[in-house]
Parts: sequence; C-alpha cells; structure tokens
Amino acid sequence: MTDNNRQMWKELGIDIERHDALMNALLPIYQEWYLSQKNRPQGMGFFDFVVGDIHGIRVRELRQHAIDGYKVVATYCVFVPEEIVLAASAIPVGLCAGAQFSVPIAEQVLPRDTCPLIKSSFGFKLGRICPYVQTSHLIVGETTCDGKKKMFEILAEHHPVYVIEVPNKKTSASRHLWLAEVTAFKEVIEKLTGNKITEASLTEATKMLNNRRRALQRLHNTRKSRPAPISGKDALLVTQVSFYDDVARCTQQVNALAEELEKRVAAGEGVFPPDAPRILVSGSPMAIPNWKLHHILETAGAAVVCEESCIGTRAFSDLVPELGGTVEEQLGTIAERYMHIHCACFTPNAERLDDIVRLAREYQVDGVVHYNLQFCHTYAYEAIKVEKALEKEGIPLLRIETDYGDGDVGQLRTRIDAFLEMIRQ
Ligand code: BJ8
Repeated sequence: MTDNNRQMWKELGIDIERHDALMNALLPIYQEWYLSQKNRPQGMGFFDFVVGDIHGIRVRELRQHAIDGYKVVATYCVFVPEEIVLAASAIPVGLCAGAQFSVPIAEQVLPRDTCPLIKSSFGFKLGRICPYVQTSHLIVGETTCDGKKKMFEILAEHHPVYVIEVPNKKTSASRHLWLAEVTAFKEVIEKLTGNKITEASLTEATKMLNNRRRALQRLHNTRKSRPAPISGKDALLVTQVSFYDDVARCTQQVNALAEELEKRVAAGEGVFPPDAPRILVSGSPMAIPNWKLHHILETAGAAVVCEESCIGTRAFSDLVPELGGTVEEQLGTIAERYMHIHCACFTPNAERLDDIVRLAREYQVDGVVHYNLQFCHTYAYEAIKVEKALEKEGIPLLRIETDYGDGDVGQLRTRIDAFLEMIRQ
C-alpha cells in the first residue's frame, strides 16, 4: 500500500483503520487460496496484479475521470444497462458485495436475517470502507428482491441512489414497463452527466460491452474441455474483475488469457486430472471477494467448470444485437436483451431451468451444486424446481445454503466430500 494510495483514500473519506483491517484480512487469503494453485495460466498475472492493488490503480483512474468532469455510476446487479452509462461518457462500476468483513457493520442497522450480499454492500458504505463507493456519483439499485429494494431506501440516506424497477414477469405488459424504466434511466443518466446520449454513442457503447461479453464467452468455452485448462476459482475471479475494470483493457486481457487457454486445450493440458469430478455451480451470485465455495470444492478434488450465475453465464451469454437505429430503437433492443437474464426474481422462470440442464450437458458436468446465499428466498424456492429438473436428467445435485463467514466450512467440506464420493462411484 503506497503513501499515495493512503492519501487518496483519506481524501475519499475512507475509514483508514477499518480499511487496513480489511486489506490485512483479504490479501493473505488471496495469497493462500489463489497464488498457491499449481500450473496457473500466465494470463492470470494481470488479474493477480489487479487484486494486489485492488483499491489503488483502478480507483485512481475513476477519480481522475471524476476530476476531468465525468461521472462514475455504481451498480449491484446485471440488470442495470451499462450501455446507457457508457454512452453518456460515464463509467459503470460493479460494486463489491462479497465480503464478510462489512456484514457486522451492516447488522448494526439492517435485520440480521438478511442475505449477506445485501448486508455486505450496505456495510461497505456505512463503514466507509470501499473507495469505489466513495468515488461514485450515483448508486443504481433495482427492485429484484425485497431485501435489496428496502436496503436501497436506507442506503439513500447515505449516498445518492436511483432505483430501477425490474418487472417480475416476462409478459408483454412487463416488457413495456421495463422499456419505460430503461428509457427513464437514460434520462437520469443524461441529467447526471449533462451529456446527451446519441445514436452513435449508444452504438459504440453496445459494441464495447458486447466485445467484453464475447471475450468472456471465449474464455468460458475453453472450460468445456476435459481436462479444464483453468481452475474455477481463477475463472470466477476473471468474471468478478470484469465488473469494475476498464472495459477495453479487460476485454483485451480476457482475450489474451482465452488464447492461452485455447492452446492448452489443443495440447490437452489442464489444471486438474482428467477424471476430476466436473461441477456446475448454479444460483446466487458470488461477488468479489466471495471465493468460499469454489475453494472448498476445488481443494476437495473437484473441477468447477461453469457458473450459472450473474457472476457467470448470466452476465455474458447474451449479446445486444448490433442493429443500430435511432436511440429509441436501440433502447428497445437493449431492453429486450436484459429480459433474457433469468434471475430467480422472475415468475415463472422456466428458462433458468432449461439453461442449467443445457449448461450441464455443454460443460460435461458430473454434478451440480446449487448455491444459495442464506436468506435469499427466491433462489431457495427455485432450488426445488432445479432439483426436479436435474433429477429428470439423471444429474446429481447438492444444495448448499451458506453465508460469507467461515463458521460452516467444516460442515460444508463434509457434505461436499460425500457428494464427490457419490459422483466418483
Ligand atoms: S439479476 S441474481 S445480480 S438480483 S440480493 S436476489 S442473493 S436475497 S443478487 Fe442478483 Fe440481479 Fe438477480 Fe443477478 Fe438473493 Fe441476496 Fe436478493 Fe440477490
């Protein structure tokens, strides 16, 4: 941690003592869980560097952007159309919400029986620990689940917040509401930035984000091979970093990594033995630095080869068709693309079940682990349907409900060991 960083954090109003405690907890875990992995691709060097200076260089870039008169827009959900943010020369940043560290701070205010993702994100702001939050001019929330939408009301007492209404169904009436919300969001962003979104700027932003999605698709395609050329932990990290790194730079780095992985696949090289049980993790998102489940699975001998999650396939599977047209026409195309994110907040949500079965086949998995953040009711209820869908296909499932703490690690290890043993037989 350089003196320059500390000075910047002070200027951002960060609670330095708490922040030091967070870094002192986080970086040794990264060292132990990530850097100790064998035969990692060289392309992970960039992502190690990003994590090593997680609150340094990128925050400095965002601050410079703000000093130059532009805006930074923070988000928590893949439903926020980043195309609109970029098209107004603002920078979208997906906020961290995956750390246990900020949960007790949030519990001073929020009900304890709230999902850890909500508590973690709120605690980062309340505790003044996250320089990304402090750098942002606006946090964009959504109405995807009850806990989040009520938390945003309280968060608005501490930071400028705007909430987008995400419908709960995928009917044509819901699509109309969603398009109206996307259009209203464009107006909010234009007002915030003072920049008019044009046909050209929206087209350009769409291309940039599609290129990042294509790069992520390319990387994740390599995980379909046996043996997998990259660990699940590393692949998860790449997706996590893609939420806050510069879009063009990240795209370039992901493509470089994907190229290396394609060579590994061609040479039949991997990071696990070819007979390691292949696992699809499906469910609640794993925001950075939530690596707990992947770490337990992979240190138990499994290979995590896919995440059906918003920090996974839901973030990059669908592109926005690059059709051009007027701003209104492009907003319509963008809105429709986002309606293909099969979040458990939708009812019914059969498309997610289809996706899980399809991904299980494409990635040649031996089993699925359904990952449920504690107190996340939408995913917990949907797990019942996931179980039935997978049973029909003869694909084994393990349902996990957990938080960000380490209190249940021993119990999780025992259950995961038994699940892998059952798969191996
Ligand atoms: S599109 S999954 S990123 S809402 S906060 S629903 S874990 S109780 S995060 Fe999500 Fe958008 Fe949907 Fe994806 Fe449950 Fe927690 Fe709510 Fe959560």
